[in-house]
Amino acid sequence: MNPTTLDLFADAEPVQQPRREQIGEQSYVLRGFALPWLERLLPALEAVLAAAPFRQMITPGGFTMSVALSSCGALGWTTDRSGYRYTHHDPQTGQPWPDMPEIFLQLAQAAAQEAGFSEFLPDSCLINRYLPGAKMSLHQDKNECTYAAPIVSVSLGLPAMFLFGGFERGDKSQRVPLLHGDIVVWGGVDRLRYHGVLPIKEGQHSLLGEQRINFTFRTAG
Ligand SMILES: O=C(O)CCC(=O)C(=O)O
Repeated sequence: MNPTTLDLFADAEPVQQPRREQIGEQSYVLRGFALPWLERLLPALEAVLAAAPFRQMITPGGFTMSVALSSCGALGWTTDRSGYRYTHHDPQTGQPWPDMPEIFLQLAQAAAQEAGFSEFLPDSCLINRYLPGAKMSLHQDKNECTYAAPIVSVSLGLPAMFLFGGFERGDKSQRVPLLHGDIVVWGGVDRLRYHGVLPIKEGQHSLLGEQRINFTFRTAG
């Protein structure tokens, strides 16, 4: 072994190459993809949440969601007794949803590109906060006006077990463990796959504490 090479790299940080795992014909997990963006992502997230704080919404069936939500972008996702829909205004503040921060858009586009979807132009980012015990039941994302664009889903904080199913609710789901910084992208022939999240386990994340934050980028309008 060449001693000069050893000296040169002795103090270097180990470089972790993001890994791309295929979970469907047009679906990928991009391991650690968001990590290099966090320094710019988290302050932008804080600013969005100051304008549109997390809140627990009611489903049309009258249940309170265990996950707390917020949104940014031209359209935000809402649910209440009258149904699921996208709105231009935050029903809690009466104000337009906060603009989508440029850094959010750049990350979403870079991840979509990495998964084979160029020219992704999301107009909505739904932000989910899971405390331990919170979960998301199997569902399809189908309130969007077009299914031509993919869904880009960023995981931060506590780990989660993501369920990635088929096209019927009863189809068998894959269990995909997601860690801080991972991004899942699904689109094309996989766009309407059922997906969900098992209850989050108790834990402490060094940066985000006792919670998991997820962003999903969509082209809704
Ligand atoms: O939290 C996740 O990983 C998935 C979120 C999700 O399915 C959704 O927002 O529709």
